[in-house]
Amino acid sequence: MKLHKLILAGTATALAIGAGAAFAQFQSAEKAVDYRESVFTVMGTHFGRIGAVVKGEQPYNKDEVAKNAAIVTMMSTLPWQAFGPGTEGGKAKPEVWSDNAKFKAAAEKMQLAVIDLNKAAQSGDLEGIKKSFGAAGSTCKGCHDDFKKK
Ligand code: ASC
Repeated sequence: MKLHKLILAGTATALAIGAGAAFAQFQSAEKAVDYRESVFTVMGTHFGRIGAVVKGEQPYNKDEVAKNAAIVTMMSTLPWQAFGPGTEGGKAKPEVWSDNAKFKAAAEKMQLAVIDLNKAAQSGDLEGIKKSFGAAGSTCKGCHDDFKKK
């Protein structure tokens, strides 16, 4: 098994174990905001690297895209715990908290789309990568339109 696959498998187990209340604690709202913005920055960086391949700006390298997709998938699980009560602020619109069920649904939609992208990336299916990248990008944009300040 490739190293990044082992890491991803191990991470899923660790996250399942660690997803209790203590895991979601931040020392301050500011730290929660920093955390979620950092996660989105890293996720966007690696998603963008796949985007460069999809747009033909970079050559397709299966292992590179697979690694980037594995990182995006793992990162996609992280920001949500940092949107807890009392962490309003940063680039988040108040609707994250006032319409929280809709926000959670949008977050889940993104995570599922990213899993599809990761499946295509791990199997080296470039056409599948292109399709699922577009679908995943739409879930990013959809959530930004509703829940992220301009
Ligand atoms: C990216 C990135 C996003 C999404 C979004 C898609 O590469 O950083 O937030 O794609 O722009 O519309």
